[in-house]
This record gives sequence, C-alpha cells and structure tokens, in this order.
Amino acid sequence: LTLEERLAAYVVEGSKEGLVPDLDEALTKYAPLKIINGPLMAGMEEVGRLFNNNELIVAEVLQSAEVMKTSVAHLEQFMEKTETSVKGKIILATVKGDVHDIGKNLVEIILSNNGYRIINLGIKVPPERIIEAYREEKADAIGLSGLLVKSAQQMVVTAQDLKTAGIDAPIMVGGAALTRKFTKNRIRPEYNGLVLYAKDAMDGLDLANKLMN
Ligand code: B1M
Repeated sequence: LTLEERLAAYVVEGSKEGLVPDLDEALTKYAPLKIINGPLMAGMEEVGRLFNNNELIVAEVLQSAEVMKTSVAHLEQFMEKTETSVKGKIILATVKGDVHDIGKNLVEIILSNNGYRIINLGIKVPPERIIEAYREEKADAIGLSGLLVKSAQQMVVTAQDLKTAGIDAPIMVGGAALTRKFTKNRIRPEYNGLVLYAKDAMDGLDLANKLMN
C-alpha cells in the first residue's frame, strides 16, 4: 500500500499499529490539514459506506473514530498557529440528540489556533444549555454541529429557541447532513440574526474571520 492508502486503512480498520510513524512520514509531504482532509477523511467516508451497508458495527466505527481522534491530536501540534490577540469568543456545540464530535472538535482546533476563544459545550447539547452559556460567556457567535438528518431539524429548533430567548448573535452551522439550501430555507427564516453555513472547518474559519472584521 502507498502511504496515503495506509493512512486511510488505519481509519477503516480501526488500527493504530504504525499510525504515528506514518503520520510523521506524511508530514514531510503534506500540511497537517491536508492529511486530515485527504487520506484520513477518505478512510472515514469508507467507514460510513461500510456502516451503511451493515458491513461494520457501531463498536467498529467507534474504533475508527478513535484512530481519527488520535491522528488529529498528533497532527495538531504541527498546525500553523497565529499569535494574535483574541479575535472573538465562540460557543461550539453538537446539537441535542447527536454524539458525533470529530468535526466539531476539528473546528475548535482550527479556530483556536487562529485567534478565537472557543467554549466547547460538547455533544448532545440542548438549546437551554447553549442559551445559558451564551449569556454567561457573552460570546460573539454560536457554532452548531450535527451529522444526523434529525440534527438538521434540531438546528431549526435551536435557532427558534435562541430567537425566543432574545438572542440574535451570528450562528454558524455545519455537518454532513446539512446543506447550504437547508440552512437558507429552513434555519434562517426562524432566526433574527445571521445564519451561516460552513462546509468544512476551514470554511468555518473564513466565515468567522469575515464576521469579526
Ligand atoms: Co455515526 N452516523 N452514528 N457514528 N457516523 C454517520 C453520520 C452516518 C452518515 C453513517 C452512515 O450511516 N453512512 C449516519 C447518519 C445517517 C443520517 O442521519 N443521515 C450515522 C448513524 C446512523 C449513527 C448512529 C445512529 C448509529 C447507531 O447507533 N445505529 C449513531 C448516532 C448516535 C447519536 O448521535 N445519537 C452513530 C454513532 C457513531 C459513532 C459514535 C460510532 C461514531 C462517532 C464518534 C464521534 O464522533 N466521537 C460515528 C461515526 C464516526 C460516523 C461516521 C462514519 C464518520 C463521522 C466523522 O467523524 N467524520 C459518519 C459517516 C460519514 O460521515 N462518512 C457517521 C469525520 C469528520 C471530520 O467529519 O463530522 O462531517 P464531519 O465534519 C466535517 C464537516 O461536516 C464540517 O467540518 C468537518 C471537516 O472539516 N463540520 C463543521 C462539522 N461540524 C461543523 C461545524 C461548523 C463548521 C463545520 O461550525 C460550527
């Protein structure tokens, strides 16, 4: 197998044997984020496909998630960091009912490496908790992540609850089941502030930078 194929295979097989040396070798060729978005994400896509076809069970997908998390944790130290004063404070949460957090945590890493203070509320976060944290932290924006189809609907509910609570701070939404169109047609009409769709973590950073300028 080529290096790229091996990296994808660690994720698919949920195996860490030899992972770190291969990540280090990949770092001599690619930037950390390229490794994540390239071979590691390709592995995750394959895991999703196999899982969908009932060829993997949840326990195996969890092991794949572990490999992804270990990889991201190893690569993080090599990511570019900008030493700026804090550009803004952003609340981040995976919405109620959803446990997927790899993408959200990647967004946290990218934003915090680029001058943002992130309040990461974790997974399965109900709207009440987001409202409370927003008020406590006096945050500049709120980031919602969710991968399940039902999470997209939960984002609509969250936006409605934030609106009812009188909050109109910008919201950034992202995650696999979400689309720009759903964001525009279904979430935006339920909210008084800006609702921005981010297709990936770098897009999230670009949007945050535009917002704060
Ligand atoms: Co689950 N899962 N899972 N899963 N899982 C999916 C999402 C699924 C598509 C797999 C499939 O069937 N093909 C499917 C969803 C179906 C649907 O609703 N359409 C699914 C399912 C069904 C489930 C369960 C229901 C399975 C079950 O129990 N029967 C269950 C759900 C439990 C729950 O949430 N209540 C479940 C559980 C799990 C595990 C726990 C085993 C594990 C998660 C571990 C963890 O996160 N700690 C898991 C995994 C790993 C996946 C797949 C395989 C991979 C997800 C991932 O981590 N991708 C996934 C299939 C797939 O996506 N290929 C799948 C890598 C990550 C970096 O990408 O999160 O998309 P992603 O983030 C991207 C962008 O989306 C974006 O930036 C990132 C890239 O830069 N982004 C943002 C994300 N959030 C953002 C927020 C932003 C900005 C950008 O701003 C705020």
